[in-house]
Amino acid sequence: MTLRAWRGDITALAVDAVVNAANSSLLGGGGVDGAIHRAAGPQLREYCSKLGGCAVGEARLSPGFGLPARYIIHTVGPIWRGGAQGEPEQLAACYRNSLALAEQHQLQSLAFPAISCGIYGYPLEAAARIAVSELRSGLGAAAHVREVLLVGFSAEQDELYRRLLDA
Ligand code: AR6
Repeated sequence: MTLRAWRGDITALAVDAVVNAANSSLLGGGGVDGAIHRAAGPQLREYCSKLGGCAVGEARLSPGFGLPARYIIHTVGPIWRGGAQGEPEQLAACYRNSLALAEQHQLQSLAFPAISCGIYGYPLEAAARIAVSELRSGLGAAAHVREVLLVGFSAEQDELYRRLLDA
């Protein structure tokens, strides 16, 4: 099992599943969600409209449609409200439930964006620490998932992941 940092556009990755930082409607939005919907094409919105939404911390699977990735795991991160409103637990649940869904579908490779770290305002380092610790503990018990990429879109995000993964 490997957990590593990768810098770039998540929509370019030919992994089994890319994770989308969605909103609870699952109908698309800005940021990485917008990029994934644009690259996957209109069939994605059509498919997601039948999923009935997704609560914060939960995860749903769709095909990748026009993406090089076979599947998309949509998860909904918490909106940062200062950190005392359950945000760390909700963010940890996003990573845990996305990994569990990948395991259920016997997927081997995944890529995660920095869930909640854009429009939802979660502080980068606190979020990255949660991502690394949840994935490290989850991957120890995973039977199928072999490789997980933590995708940094900015140099700052990428360097942060590399530092935490080296520690
Ligand atoms: N590839 C990889 N990472 C990206 C990409 C990309 N193409 N584009 C942005 N990022 P955000 P959130 C990074 O705002 O904070 C949407 O409207 C970005 O730099 O996409 O969870 C949804 O519909 C940041 O580090 O997601 C929700 O309403 C990270 O992805 C809301 O935004 C997440 O930023 C979710 O907000």
